[in-house]
Amino acid sequence: MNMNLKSLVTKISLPAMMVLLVPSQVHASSSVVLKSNDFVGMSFWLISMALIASTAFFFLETQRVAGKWKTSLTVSGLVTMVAAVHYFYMREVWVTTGETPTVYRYIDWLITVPLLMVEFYLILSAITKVPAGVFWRLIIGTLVMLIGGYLGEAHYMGVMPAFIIGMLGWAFILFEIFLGEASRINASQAPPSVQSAFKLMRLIVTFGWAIYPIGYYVGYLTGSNPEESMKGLNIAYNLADVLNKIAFGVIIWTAAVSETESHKH
Ligand SMILES: *C/C=C(C)/C=C/C=C(C)/C=C/C1=C(C)CCCC1(C)C
Repeated sequence: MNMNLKSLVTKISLPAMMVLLVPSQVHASSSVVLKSNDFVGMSFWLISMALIASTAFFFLETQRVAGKWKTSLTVSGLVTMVAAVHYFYMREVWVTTGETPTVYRYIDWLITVPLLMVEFYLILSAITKVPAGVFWRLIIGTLVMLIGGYLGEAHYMGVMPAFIIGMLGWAFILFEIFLGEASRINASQAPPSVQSAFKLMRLIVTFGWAIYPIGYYVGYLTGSNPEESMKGLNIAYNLADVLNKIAFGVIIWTAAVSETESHKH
């Protein structure tokens, strides 16, 4: 493999890991501890660790796959790295105040969801030329979805109209990847391994992502006990992140490895 890239990856991964570990150290030394019945706090903790491990994995595996796949794997690592840092802060907010960390959650999503959308564009770009319109439509759908959700959760507008705006943004993304240009490019030009990765990623965006609006709906719109519904909301968002950030990256890694191997022989 390209020596420059290899040494660059090696140089970057270690400092990146250190940066990730700093907030964990700071928080570990604060006086607040995780209580043995705080299952939401535990889920924040577990997922932070899973995100760090995934980040190391995705970055290191860039050394194993063919050149055109390295960017996709790097982006997967960036998604889990950005999320890991946010999880440290979110856990802190939850454990110390018992409040839902809405601001950190949405800043995390604002960075990581567009990066996940970029992945669709990248895996198709690894095999063919893809018009920029595909990329912009995915980004616009993402912004409408997240801004809608934030306006509702931060109480800048009614939770129901905000929910509807968010759902429209998500519907726009689903349209692009199931019926729009992205899906046509995939069906007509991608090799089998990319097609199957694309289809799996699409299912994740449908069913994995559905957990978030369900969590929102149950948390804000069913009128149940506020304390219990905020626990449910955070657990739903946390579990959804495992699927949509880590499993999503693993699917891309699988396609990258099998494509790389198939060109070796
Ligand atoms: C890594 C984080 C991810 C993949 C977050 C995804 C978030 C969503 C799919 C949120 C969707 C929402 C709606 C579809 C309706 C309005 C409320 C939201 C923002 C929770």
